[in-house]
Amino acid sequence: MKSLPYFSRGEVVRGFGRGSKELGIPTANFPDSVVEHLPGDISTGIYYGWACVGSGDVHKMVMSIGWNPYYKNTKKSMETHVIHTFKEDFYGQILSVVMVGYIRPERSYDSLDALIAAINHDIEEAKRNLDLPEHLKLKEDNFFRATASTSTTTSNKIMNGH
Ligand code: ADP
Ligand code: RBF
Ligand code: MG
Repeated sequence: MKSLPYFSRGEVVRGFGRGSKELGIPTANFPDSVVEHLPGDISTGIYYGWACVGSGDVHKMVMSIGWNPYYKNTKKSMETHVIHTFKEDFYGQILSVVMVGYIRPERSYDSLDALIAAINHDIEEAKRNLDLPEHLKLKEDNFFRATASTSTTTSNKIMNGH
C-alpha cells in the first residue's frame, strides 16, 4: 500500500458502545469525514501503528477499518484501540494516528470469544512489529508533537503526510 505510513487526525466520536462492553477492548472512533478521506489504496482491514490523544504520550495502537462483518455494520468505521490503560474516556478529544503496517482483512467469527482472541492476537503482533527500528522512528515524528502547539483548526485537519 503506497499510502503507508498514513497520518490521520480527528475528533473521537461515539459509536455503538460495544467495544468496551462486549469485547473489553475499547476503540476510539473517528468521524465519517475522516473515514471518507481515506486514500483508495488503504483497503479495509486491521492495521497497527502509533497514536496519541490530544498532546499526550504516543502509544502503540491497532486499528480496524471497515464494516465489522461479525456485527454486519452498514456504515464503514475507522476505530483505534490504543494499547494503553487510560484513567478516563476521551470522547471529544483529538486523536492523532499514524498507520504503519497492515495485519489482516476483517472477517466474521463463529463466536464473540473467537473475535476477541483474534483481536488480542493482533495486539501482540502490533506490539512486536512496532519495536522494529524502522517503526520506532515514526513514534518520534513531528506530526505528534505538532498537535500540542497548533490551533484546533489545524489539528482538526485530515492529513496524509507520508
Ligand atoms: P464507542 O462505540 O463509542 O466507540 P467503545 O466501547 O468502543 O465505544 O469505547 C471507546 C471509548 O473508550 C473511546 O472513545 C475512548 O473515549 C475510551 N477509551 C478508553 N481507553 C481506551 C483505549 N485504550 N483505546 C481506545 N479508546 C479508549
Ligand atoms: N470486527 C469484525 O467484525 N471482524 C474483525 O475481524 C475485527 N477485527 C478487529 C481487530 C482489531 C484490532 C480491532 C480493534 C477491532 C476489530 N473488529 C473486528 C471490530 C470490532 O468488532 C469493533 O471494534 C467492535 O464492534 C466495537 O466497535
Ligand atoms: Mg469504538
